[in-house]
Amino acid sequence: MGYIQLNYRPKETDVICEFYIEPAGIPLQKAAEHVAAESSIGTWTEVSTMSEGIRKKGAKVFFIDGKNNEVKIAYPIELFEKGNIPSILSGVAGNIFGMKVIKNIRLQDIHFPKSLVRSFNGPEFGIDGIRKMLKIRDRPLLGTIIKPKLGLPPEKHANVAFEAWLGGCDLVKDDENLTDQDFNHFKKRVLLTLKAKEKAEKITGEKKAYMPNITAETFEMLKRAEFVKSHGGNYLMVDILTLGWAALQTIRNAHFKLPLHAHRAGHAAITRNKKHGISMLTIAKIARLIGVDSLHIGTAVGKMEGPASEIIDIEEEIEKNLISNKKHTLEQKWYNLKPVFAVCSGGLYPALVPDLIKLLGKNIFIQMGGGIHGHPYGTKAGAKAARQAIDAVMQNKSLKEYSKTHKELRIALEHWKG
Ligand code: CAP
Ligand code: MG
Repeated sequence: MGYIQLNYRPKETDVICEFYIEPAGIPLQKAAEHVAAESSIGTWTEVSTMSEGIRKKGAKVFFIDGKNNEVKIAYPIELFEKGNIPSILSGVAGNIFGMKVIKNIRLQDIHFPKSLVRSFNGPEFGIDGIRKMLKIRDRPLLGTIIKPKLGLPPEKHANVAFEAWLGGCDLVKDDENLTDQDFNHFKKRVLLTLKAKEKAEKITGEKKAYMPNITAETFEMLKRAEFVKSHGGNYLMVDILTLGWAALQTIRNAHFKLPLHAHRAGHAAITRNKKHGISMLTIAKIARLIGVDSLHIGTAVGKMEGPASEIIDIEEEIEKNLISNKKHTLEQKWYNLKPVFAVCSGGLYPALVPDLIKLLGKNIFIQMGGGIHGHPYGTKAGAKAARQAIDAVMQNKSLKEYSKTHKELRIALEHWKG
């Protein structure tokens, strides 16, 4: 039995992958066959060691759309190790990207069966857990990234965070490339910024969160997580792509009982080319499976590339109780995996808030770096302006209207022309 089985109806227990495949000088069906073989049990030629029993375990190409270069492949669950993302991806997102018979290939989406979903922890907190922790019922959460990205000493870092919290930010995070540099050592930054958080909570009467970036070699990352936890921290931040999937599983499976904020620095190396690589939707599903609580997904209105339709799909997938793409045979719920907060960040400023909420709803983090610290009146006013923009939307008022009685917002709207 070959790999092409267009009348095959995938089993509930199969892993299903949706690919965009552009063959290199061979028919699409032939290319799909090579992909199915290479990503499951085969290689470039028949081998004497193959048996009928093993052949039955091969991947099955059950859908080919020649017009759109879409191919769907079902993989028997036995081909995979439960609980092991690196091994799963070494199969369905491994050698296939480099095969000569393929000009371009992109893993567009992946659907996991119940037994595989159950072998991962999923989010510890999810949307409800974070809302409960911060006592924020239904509005979007407001975050900032301390800027400049690098260079501030810990005292200044903590002070900028304090100003942002006073102005109305719920969350303050380190930037993706700030970890433990000589100009700003991790431990000192965490201690001073947590102190600033406590002070801001007392003054504002609001719960706040600080997300220190613990991205580092795995053992060191665990030590930094322990340090944050033992000093009263309430959130951890990790750069999931540069860390790697195994490290993300390590930090999640260590059960620090702190929400995990997933920055996706580097994702565009594999997600940006719409013909080759891995979709952000696939990345987001894997991150949720492993168990991040908040995940950068793009903004569609800010400075980073990413079509609105794709970003809306991702938001749907990580917020809702995931159901698979209706186009293919299996309707899979994700068996109560907690929903994940979509994080919108990148080139945002107050004038963009109404469109953002219209596009992505209220279960989002709205994060502004330059859009807060670049305010003419400074960080605190910048945070106020951003919070006022969110409050205006929550009260169904236009920003123009609201800015008549909120000067920080008015200044921001003038400074960054809508
Ligand atoms: C945003 C940011 C974020 C990126 C991430 C930056 O700062 O801190 O890391 O937006 O992009 O370093 O650029 P600004 P994404 O608010 O000043 O742009 O969320 O798309 O992964
Ligand atoms: Mg950043």
